[in-house]
Amino acid sequence: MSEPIRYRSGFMAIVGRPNVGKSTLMNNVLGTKLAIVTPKPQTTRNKITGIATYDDCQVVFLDTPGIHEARGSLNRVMVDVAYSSLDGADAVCFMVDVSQEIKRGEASRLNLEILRRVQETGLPVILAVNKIDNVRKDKLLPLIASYAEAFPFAAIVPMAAIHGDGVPLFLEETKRLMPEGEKYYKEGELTDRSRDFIITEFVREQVFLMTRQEIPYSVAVSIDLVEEREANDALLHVVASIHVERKSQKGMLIGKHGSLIKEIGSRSRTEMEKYLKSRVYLELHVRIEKEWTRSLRGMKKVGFEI
Ligand SMILES: Nc1nc2c(ncn2[C@@H]2O[C@H](COP(=O)(O)OP(=O)(O)O)[C@@H](O)[C@H]2O)c(=O)[nH]1
Ligand SMILES: [Mg+2]
Repeated sequence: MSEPIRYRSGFMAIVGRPNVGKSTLMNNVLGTKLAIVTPKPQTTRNKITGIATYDDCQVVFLDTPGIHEARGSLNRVMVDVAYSSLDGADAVCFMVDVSQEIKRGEASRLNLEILRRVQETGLPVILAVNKIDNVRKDKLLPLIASYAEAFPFAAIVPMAAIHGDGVPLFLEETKRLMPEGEKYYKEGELTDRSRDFIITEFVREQVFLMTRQEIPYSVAVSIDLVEEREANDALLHVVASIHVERKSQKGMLIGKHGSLIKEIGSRSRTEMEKYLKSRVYLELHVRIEKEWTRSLRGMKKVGFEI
């Protein structure tokens, strides 16, 4: 008789430079938009768990902020969050954006530094070579060879996470690296982040998409009230605050006759309704919290949860 197949479960941290596609990969694996995605770097500020449960395995993905040369308190905290996700992980996905790397012709210094830190943990590492839809195949192979030489990866998976190309292979390799063990979370659980946290992220996503220059990086969103109201339909009443650092930013965020804030509200409400599968009534307020990104105290004041 053959051995019974034992259940596997574990934590997989996804790390890499900003904007390489970490959140996109996690969302694709989960089949749900859990982590916000924008074309701007440093969209993700917190560690976000995404739980994928299968018949034979449960993988708890940890999406993390991009690792960069951080200036300012908020940025330093974000980089610390990314590295701290390695503690307690069973495996690591190190992601690179192949189009960035090819432009340079070699692995960037920062990527090698990240790899060095990852190597110190002794964990198995999958190299996710993302955005292959942007490059010619003949350019891809030498880059993969140079990475393979630099580090003993458990697997190298070329992918286009945005289209799901390479994602099944990535998942297969990830499952293989998970240790035997029972589920950490009940079937059907998607994240250990609170509903309120996810709601604030959808607002922040629209701020990232609809504003420019320093504004996205000066914004934090917190919840003032979430209340279920049973009228005819189930309706969630949400009141949230968008914190900015300066008065001029408040004006820009509100826009002419309130046009921009209205649009941000309506788009983020649509995302909330998709995620929550419920109707949402959203009220947004813009508040000034002077230079909140510069200190831990400021971050606390705007409800920044690590
Ligand atoms: N062309 C292309 N773009 C991608 C791919 N994956 C992600 N992106 C885009 O890259 C940007 C950053 O993605 P995001 O997931 O937020 O990156 P993160 O900062 O590493 O979490 C977004 O505009 C994504 O749509 C991909 O496979 N191909
Ligand atoms: Mg991200």
